Amino acid sequence: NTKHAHLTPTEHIPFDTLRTTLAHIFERHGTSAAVAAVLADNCASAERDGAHSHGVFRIPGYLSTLASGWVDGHAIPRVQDMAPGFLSVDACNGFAQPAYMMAYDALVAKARANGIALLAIHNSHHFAALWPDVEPLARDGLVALALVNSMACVVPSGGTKALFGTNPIAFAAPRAGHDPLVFDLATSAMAHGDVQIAAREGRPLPEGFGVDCNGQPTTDPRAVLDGGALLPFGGLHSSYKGSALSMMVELLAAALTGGHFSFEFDWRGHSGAQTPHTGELIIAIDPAKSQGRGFAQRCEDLVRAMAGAGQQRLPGERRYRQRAQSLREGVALPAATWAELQRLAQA
Ligand code: NDP
Ligand code: PYC
Repeated sequence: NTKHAHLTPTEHIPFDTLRTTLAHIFERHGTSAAVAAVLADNCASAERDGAHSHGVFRIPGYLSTLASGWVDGHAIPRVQDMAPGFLSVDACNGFAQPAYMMAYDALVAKARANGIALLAIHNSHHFAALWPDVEPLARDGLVALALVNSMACVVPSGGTKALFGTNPIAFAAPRAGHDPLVFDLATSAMAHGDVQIAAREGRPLPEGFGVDCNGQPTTDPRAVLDGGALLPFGGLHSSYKGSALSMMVELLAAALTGGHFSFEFDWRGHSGAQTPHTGELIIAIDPAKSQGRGFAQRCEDLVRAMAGAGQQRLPGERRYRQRAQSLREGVALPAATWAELQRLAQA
């Protein structure tokens, strides 16, 4: 899979070493130690799992954003208990993940008490993969759904200008005797991070993924990044499906939480800012309230049936495989990238 291939991996870094180095980088470039620990774990985990578009590739974007004053790296989130099944967190212009961590235990307790609970985060910045926000809930026995909106770079179906974000949806469910079943997908034809990587590597995009600044179809990633836009996923004839899901993400991650829509925030006064200032919704469901341990077994039944129907691999399977390899051999990084990370950790 070339999308996830590394450029000449030449160093294998123990996961803990990578995570500690990233924490030093965040702390030295404008976050509290607590925020640094959460972001470093998230970013190192993405790299470990081969989720390269949201691994160490994101470090320059985090640092330029912190330097621009667009995000508060020292924010202390405020958690509010709104109702038996509803928590709200004001991230106070900080990152979404520390806000989530602060409310995680309360979300799990509410889901177990009520059968379902949701966590609405607003005034937050999410610059990462979404699966780390759902996988732990499934490991705690819950079914989880997370949605986050990003920045206006996707044209709604049939439209002419960018309005939606790349707006991922992540889902996780416990499986009997196996790692949770997880998917995490952008509702755009491609994640913006992957467009940036294609541009950096000089690779064209597939047909039907993007338009240029004149709204004309293009396979040039630079044209998409320089005033162009992505299309919702679903291909030429079914992009209305991705568009409807993206619309739902805007409503649930922004309107419901009190966050900005992807088209609403204005970062032009903060040169170097890259993190979307939006919202995130996480829903946790306790399957024990209906099927008890039976749900995880039913999940197994479905997985077996999918394999029987010929599905070659499960979503999340590539990540788990890469995770096991990285934990065995170290996280593969180009030597120059690792040297630069070490330099930033001292800078
Ligand atoms: P992909 O298209 O790479 O993968 C989407 C999902 O499909 C994954 O769960 C993947 O599993 C699974 N999958 C891929 N190929 C197959 C296959 N052949 N058979 C079965 N399952 C498959 O992800 P995207 O490019 O859409 O998104 C990349 C990342 O970007 C995500 O982590 C997303 O959260 C992040 N993102 C973050 C945003 C933000 O605002 N914070 C905005 C947009 C995207 P596997 O992981 O095992 O490959
Ligand atoms: O890859 O589309 C993306 C993205 C947006 C914000 C963070 N990642």
